[in-house]
Amino acid sequence: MRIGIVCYPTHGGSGVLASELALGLAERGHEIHIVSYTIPFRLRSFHQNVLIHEVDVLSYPLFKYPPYALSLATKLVAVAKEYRLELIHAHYAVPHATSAFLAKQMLGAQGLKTITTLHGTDITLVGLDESFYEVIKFNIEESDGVTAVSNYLQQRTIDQFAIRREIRVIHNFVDTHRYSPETTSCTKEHFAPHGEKILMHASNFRPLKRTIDVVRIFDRVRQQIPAKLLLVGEGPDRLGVQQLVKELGLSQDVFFLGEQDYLENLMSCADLFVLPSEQESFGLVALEAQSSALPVIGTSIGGLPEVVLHDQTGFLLPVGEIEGMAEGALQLLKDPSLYDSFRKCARQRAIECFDSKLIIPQYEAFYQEILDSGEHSQ
Ligand code: GMT
Repeated sequence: MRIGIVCYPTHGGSGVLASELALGLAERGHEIHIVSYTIPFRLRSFHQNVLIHEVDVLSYPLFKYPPYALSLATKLVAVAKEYRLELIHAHYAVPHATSAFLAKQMLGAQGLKTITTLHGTDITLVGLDESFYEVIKFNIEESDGVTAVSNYLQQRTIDQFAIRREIRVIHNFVDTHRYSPETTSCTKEHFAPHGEKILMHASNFRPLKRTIDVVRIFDRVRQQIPAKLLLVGEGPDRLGVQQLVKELGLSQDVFFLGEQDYLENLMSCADLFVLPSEQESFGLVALEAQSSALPVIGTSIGGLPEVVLHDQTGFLLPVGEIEGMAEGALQLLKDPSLYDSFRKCARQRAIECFDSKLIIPQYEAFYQEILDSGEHSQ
């Protein structure tokens, strides 16, 4: 198939997922065209069957806000014509699904199909904003196919937008060979010279990730056992987190590692992953952690319970229950045999339910279904 994939190029989960999907589909012989405002970080090196098309955005004094959606639609039309694309897969509804819809209309007889994958805040945050509601609803209804990354997000979308058409659930996936406890490129002693336990968190430090809670959980753990914390990522809450680390006297024990392209290397160094988010439609990073055999301490919200099995692969508590999350972490870190069983179960869950080899064919089959169907699937 000749497929256009539209995504954000940044370190967020939707961009990572779209890039990994592109690589997986390319490996399976499909011709993939990535359309984005810059090269997604996972696709910087050359990959057979993956072509990158950067969108040019014109700045002009009249445009207080340059109309990216229009530039993207224009680029999609050009790429679709030149490479005879059969399908555009838009990751994240805003504004990618709108641009894909427009491109399809502009191409008319070429019969281009569009698929939209809903990732999370395009529904749960941006989708709640009145300024976007109608356009997101329209795009969900008018895409030829729609997928959501969890059962939770599927139901939430149906309820919130009164959707009657099918939304197919295709879960996030992970390359369990890359995210594996066998990955040895990280030296544990570098962070924990005296055998301290290593907790890890990775996110874009937005308020909904509750990174302050990560530090408070770590502080409680640290009071009972020697431990270190690895914080990966950048974002608006980072300064506040740094301040709290200082106030709690944890500066020697917390490592701010900034954005990292290859989380798997760091995960193989850690003992536990902490994800106390307020919202998480799936929690790709929790899956990557589990694949690396890290039990997860997180919240029982959104799609996380579809990934993390409470009391088996980690502990999930209500949002803000720092005490309980710290207790869960300590329970695991103090009991080697319990920890070992969670570790095995976490890895097994990633392999059995979310391996890329299981999930990528689901996308492939969905593409084929949409291409074979006449009008969009209702
Ligand atoms: O919705 C977002 O926050 C953006 C998105 C991203 O680009 O990081 O994250 C979402 O998509 C991931 C991949 O499908 C999911 O695993 C994340 O749970 C989801 N984030 C949220 O729902 C907060």
